[in-house]
Amino acid sequence: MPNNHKAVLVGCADDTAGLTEHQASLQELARLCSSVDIQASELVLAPLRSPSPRYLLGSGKSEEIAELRRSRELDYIVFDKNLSPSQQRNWERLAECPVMDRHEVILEIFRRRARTRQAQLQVEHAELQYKLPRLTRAWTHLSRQRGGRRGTRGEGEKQLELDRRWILNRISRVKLELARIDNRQSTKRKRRREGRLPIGSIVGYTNAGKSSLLRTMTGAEVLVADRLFSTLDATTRTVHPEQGPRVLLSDTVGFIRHLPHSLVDAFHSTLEETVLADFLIHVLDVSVPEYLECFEATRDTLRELGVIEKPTILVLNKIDALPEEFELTTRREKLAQSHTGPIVACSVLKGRGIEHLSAEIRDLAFAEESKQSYLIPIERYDLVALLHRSARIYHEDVEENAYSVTAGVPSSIAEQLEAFRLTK
Ligand SMILES: Nc1nc2c(ncn2[C@@H]2O[C@H](COP(=O)(O)OP(=O)(O)OP(=O)(O)O)[C@@H](O)[C@H]2O)c(=O)[nH]1
Ligand SMILES: [Mg+2]
Repeated sequence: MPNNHKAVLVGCADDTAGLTEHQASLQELARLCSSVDIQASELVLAPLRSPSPRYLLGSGKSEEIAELRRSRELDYIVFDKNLSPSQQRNWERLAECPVMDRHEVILEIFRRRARTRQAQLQVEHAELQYKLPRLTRAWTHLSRQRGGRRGTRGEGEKQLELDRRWILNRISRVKLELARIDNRQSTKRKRRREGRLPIGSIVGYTNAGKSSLLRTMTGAEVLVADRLFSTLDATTRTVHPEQGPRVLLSDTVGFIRHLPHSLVDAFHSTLEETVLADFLIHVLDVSVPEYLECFEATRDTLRELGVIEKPTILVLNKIDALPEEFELTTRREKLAQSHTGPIVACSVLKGRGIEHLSAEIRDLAFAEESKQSYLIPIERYDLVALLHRSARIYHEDVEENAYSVTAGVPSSIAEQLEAFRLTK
């Protein structure tokens, strides 16, 4: 396990983004590295006009970086762009040290943070997929032992084939166990849907304050920490009555720019909460200069999950940490160009804006509700309970042999109550 190793971090300034964005991404890579005890001793932003298949960068620049690594006696080279397996191999030969990319660092963070069996298996799945085409690397994954492959060429090839088969075998087993867990969870999810409470999924960039929001609104004891990827599983809770309407909110894994596809795939089941949700709450840390990139990176992942069209409330969080108050107006206007739904400015930490958010959640979750009055016989208490669970109660009274209830009823339960409706 690397412990306070040092690295040179390499960003590639191609024309997919502006210079400041590449710099911000490289700074973020430094943060990712520090999460796995790798200190960013040198940051290099290399211009990339025409990618070279051998090293991604041109050979002159590559030599220069390898030399920098040697002269400063650093342990690793870490790329902000993802390297192909052969580029990674070429680099390791050139630089004579382990060479990683953003993908591998993110995988390692996920591996260290995974607590539940499901998260562990999901990460393992993504890791094995990463490893499969990289079996001939001179240095293995961060967390594993180092060392080149020994033996004659013939033996090496045989070993390679065995390793390959072992990995494929392991992938099938992991998939099988994940399917079992997924089965159990979908039963639970189904039961929840039968309760017919609207479900909102909290999504957003990592460290934006998603778990903090779940805590504030539902009292769930979820982990809140100032680091990347604290949350790797999904937690769903009912909103506290004093904090807002009767809806379920779920908090899940955060996103980041260039989130490896294999991780999105592997976390499919955890992200299922988002896919099945009735609406989304997109939490954005609006206090950082790169708020727009974070916003877009989250939208990219939502697009990948096929949920970009869901009704979404955009929460501009951490307004207490904004450099200037007026920045909020500017940033809000910029975001409003891409986000057409409601926007709420909040400081979850200071409890500001939560009431406004509750009102927006109520409007969105019960958008299709209609206000109705019912007279329900005493023996149909189950329907009264259903109203309590799933509707907004405006007024209720117990009469001789019946409950009289006026409530905002979502269309999903209206039919079951139709026979007892008073206002036709
Ligand atoms: N200044 C400020 N900090 C906040 C606010 N809301 C959350 N934070 C802090 O931001 C950090 C991240 O909060 P989390 O709630 O763990 O963020 P998350 O989005 O769940 O992050 P991951 O699970 O790691 O993706 C913590 O240190 C919080 O205390 C806020 O309104 N203002
Ligand atoms: Mg979290």
